[in-house]
Amino acid sequence: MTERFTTLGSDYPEEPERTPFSLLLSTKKFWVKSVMKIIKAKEGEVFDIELEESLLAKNRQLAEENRRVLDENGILAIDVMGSVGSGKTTLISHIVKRLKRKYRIACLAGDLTTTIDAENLKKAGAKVVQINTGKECHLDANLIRKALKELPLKNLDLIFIENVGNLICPAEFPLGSHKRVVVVSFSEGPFIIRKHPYIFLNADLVVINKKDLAQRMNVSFSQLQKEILTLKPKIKVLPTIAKRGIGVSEVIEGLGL
Ligand SMILES: Nc1nc2c(ncn2[C@@H]2O[C@H](COP(=O)(O)OP(=O)(O)OP(=O)(O)O)[C@@H](O)[C@H]2O)c(=O)[nH]1
Ligand SMILES: [Mg+2]
Repeated sequence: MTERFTTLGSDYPEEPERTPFSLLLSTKKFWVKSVMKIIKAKEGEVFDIELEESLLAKNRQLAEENRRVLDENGILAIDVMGSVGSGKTTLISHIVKRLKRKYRIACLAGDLTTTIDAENLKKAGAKVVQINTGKECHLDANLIRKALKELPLKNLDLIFIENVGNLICPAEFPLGSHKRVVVVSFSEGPFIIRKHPYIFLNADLVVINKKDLAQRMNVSFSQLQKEILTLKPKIKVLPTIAKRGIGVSEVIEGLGL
């Protein structure tokens, strides 16, 4: 039987591999920590802006390469971003179960250290590559490039990438996917969109999950939808109860699958 489950970065918590890209990332972390000092020094400030820009530019370049590899192999890739615990894995699992006879599906499961989501996605019927980011709060195009090398690309039609649960960092790091979905949930309260607007700007579809908790949380779908549409008019916003598979067909349709 072929190996269906691979872990990238499984050596964590030991020191992760020091690629030029990860070195750049750790430099970025240094920048974040030392931003107060650098603002005082004009020269350093300019240096930092250049560093940040080159990091994002390198990521964009790798994302374009990933897209080329995906296109060459006729694969559609969907980046599923969203808050911690909003229901990303639950939703992807339901989609995989419904579509696995129509498409050959793989999932890249982004997580800091565990393989919990990867195990669930594998159970749903997808080939899975686990990507452990260690301390990083988002996936990046370099990690996706490495993960794609672990998959039999010629034998796949569809890849779901579950990003690390976070509404801030993933927005800045395109991965080369064709579509980006954001999953938030009613349990996060009424201000979740207003507080985290940027992630919605690059999204193609927004799922508001855990509708079963809407009343208890005193959150209205139409209010959240209105706020998302203000940020990005015409974007599709769909309510789901992923745990029970409710609204999953609409998400599949919304993704054109
Ligand atoms: N009430 C309710 N709970 C849900 C729903 N969908 C998922 N959950 C639960 O929410 C919890 C988190 O779900 P996951 O699918 O693991 O969420 P996630 O976004 O993948 O979480 P991270 O990967 O840790 O960020 C689990 O206990 C799910 O059973 C839903 O529609 N309603
Ligand atoms: Mg998950």
